[in-house]
Amino acid sequence: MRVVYTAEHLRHEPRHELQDGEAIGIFEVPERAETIRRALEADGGFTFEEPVAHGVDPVTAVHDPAMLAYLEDAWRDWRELGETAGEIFPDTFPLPALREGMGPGPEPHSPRARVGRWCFDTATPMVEGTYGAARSAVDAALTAADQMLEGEDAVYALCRPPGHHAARAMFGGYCFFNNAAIAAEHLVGRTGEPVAILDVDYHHGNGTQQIFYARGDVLYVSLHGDPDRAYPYFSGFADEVGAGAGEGANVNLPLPLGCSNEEYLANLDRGLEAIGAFGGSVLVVSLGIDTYGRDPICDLSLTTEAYHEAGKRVAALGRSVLVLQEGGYFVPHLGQNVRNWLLGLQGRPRDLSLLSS
Ligand code: Q9C
Ligand code: ZN
Repeated sequence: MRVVYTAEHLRHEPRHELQDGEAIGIFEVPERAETIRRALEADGGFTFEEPVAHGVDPVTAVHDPAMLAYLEDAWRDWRELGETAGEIFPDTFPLPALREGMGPGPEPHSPRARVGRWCFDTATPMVEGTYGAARSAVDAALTAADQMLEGEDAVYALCRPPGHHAARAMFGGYCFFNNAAIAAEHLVGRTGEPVAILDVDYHHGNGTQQIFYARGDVLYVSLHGDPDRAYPYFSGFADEVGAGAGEGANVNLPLPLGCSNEEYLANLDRGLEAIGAFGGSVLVVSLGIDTYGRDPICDLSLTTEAYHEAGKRVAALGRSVLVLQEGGYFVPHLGQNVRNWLLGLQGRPRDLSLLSS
């Protein structure tokens, strides 16, 4: 199986996220992608290729060009503040209620105002190498999509930073550009067919849902912790079914606290049924492994067996599958969990032997 990877992600190395008023070590660390790379390299059944640069057009096909421009300039802007802090964080957010009844204000000028304008949370700091890393994650997704169009049954892009929380005109949740949405839009354009997205990250992919909410040609199916208790809190409810031409093309399957392998796989089957009933020959998978029982920021009870079985059930759809990395924060088992998901997808036996305690 072909894997698209670049070491460019190492330059996105923020140190902190803010939680309950405190700076804590960020969970979305470079070692995540490195441990996945090593697990796939050691397997021997994966070949690695660098992403091919695709330029900005596929990015602005999905995102507000002004957001792209902001991200490109953010680090330089922040430096001009004379800040000594090594990471860009927002502290003030323009909620609609701030200017309620006043009409829109001017485009913000201050770097602190600008970051609050585009970033929706306090978990998504930027550093000098963030923009380049985020663009290279997009290129990895697009390169893998092209390989699939050239005839591969299944390709994996080791995207970092992840993407599914980034909406058309907003970023956050460790995500900057929506790798899966950009790849899906590219695939719609190249194939002229509808495209389905299956998002199995623990967190609802609010960005992907938002981007395609009114579209009937892209199906979004997501399994995630119920937003009644889980980030991103404001989207991911079962009654969000799409709007206008997209009505019926959005399927949310919120999962209960402590969800077991069996309950998870039953929900996966419901999602796969919706995908099977939808047209098209390609599937994009937003592969988050933060559903794992030992994940530090999530509350389901999945074990590695579930990932192998999930990959197997996805393969049974008979579609070409583009797999993109999203979350997953229990680093000691992350590589083997991703590997086992991909082994299942390829019809190869599972291997639980390398899961150290
Ligand atoms: N205490 C992805 O998995 N913080 N993003 C949640 C929980 C942000 C997750 C706070 C989590 C973002 C791609
Ligand atoms: Zn997640």
